[in-house]
Amino acid sequence: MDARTDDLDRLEAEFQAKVDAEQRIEPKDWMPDRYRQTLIRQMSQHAHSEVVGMLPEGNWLTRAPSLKRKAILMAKIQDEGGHGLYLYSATETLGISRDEMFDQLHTGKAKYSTIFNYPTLTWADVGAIGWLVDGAAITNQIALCRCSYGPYARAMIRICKEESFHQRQGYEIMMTMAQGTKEQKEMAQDALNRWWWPTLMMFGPNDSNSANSAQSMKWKIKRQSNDELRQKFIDATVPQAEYLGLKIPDDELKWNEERGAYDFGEIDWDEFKAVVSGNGLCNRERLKARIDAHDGGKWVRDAALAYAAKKAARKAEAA
Ligand code: BYC
Repeated sequence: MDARTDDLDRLEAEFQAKVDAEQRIEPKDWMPDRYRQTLIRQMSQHAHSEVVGMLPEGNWLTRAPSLKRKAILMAKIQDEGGHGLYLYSATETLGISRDEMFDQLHTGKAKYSTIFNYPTLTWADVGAIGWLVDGAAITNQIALCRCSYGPYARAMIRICKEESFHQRQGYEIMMTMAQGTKEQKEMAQDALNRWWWPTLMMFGPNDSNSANSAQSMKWKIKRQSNDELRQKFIDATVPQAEYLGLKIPDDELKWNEERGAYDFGEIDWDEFKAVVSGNGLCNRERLKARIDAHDGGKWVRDAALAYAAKKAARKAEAA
């Protein structure tokens, strides 16, 4: 073994000891390249999910049923955009530029959550997204608040606070509809029927098929596995559906006394794979909307750069 390999082994051992001792890793600390790459992958995908996630709800902004609902929805969507921005900033601390991340999204190299490739057909879908999608996101993100990488963990703390408001506003929409007219209740049930299974897919493949989990758990990027988080979400959400008087679309859903948890049916992993690989109902539409928005914003970026250059030139002249 040469001296360089020895040094690398020592650095990796020190890094792992720090992680094991629950010390946070900060941007300037030494870290294994694979740790950096894993974080860039997960955090940038997370950022993209927040930003693409604005689109399905944005579809209902012009058709919200009242001014109050519209103002609340607008605030929620702006929060999601803000989450994307914190996460892009946090990811930049790992040495990747925002332009590179956008490029990865626009060329299809980087993923974003499968959930945002489903259409929002009725107003009840806005309620279902807040209740289920934000609910699933919080379940996952609470665990990420203890992620070993400091900037990611800190971004998550703030994001979770906002997501918990989002979840409640979604549940309140569902409650209003479930207690409304027969048609409104049917609309709420239909939204639950369509969003339930895709929400469960948000947690990723089963642990036995999760390529990244074991290493991410060892590095304490992930604190709980995909299956553990999915189960946690189901156990918390079933009583919420019962309270609404709605039925979860899973005939195999049943409380298991022995496990102290709900048993549930098999997820359609073929559907998951199709959506991940770009063949969901809205993949093309979502990506096109992001690319168009980026291209459409070019003049703003150019103007900001020209203004900054002019300001710098004036400052240099005055000095
Ligand atoms: N969708 O080895 P695995 C929000 C990929 S937005 C797409 O288990 P990992 C909101 C996975 O990337 C919040 N891809 O991976 C916004 C991997 O592929 P690559 C979104 C998925 O990373 C607006 C492969 O499958 N939350 O709240 O250990 C409005 C194998 O998986 C998915 C986050 O982004 C999926 N569902 O675990 C409303 C959370 N699942 O990258 C709400 C942050 C898996 O190797 N991310 N894949 O090519 C995570 O916690 C983890 O990345 C995951 C996956 C649990 C998702």
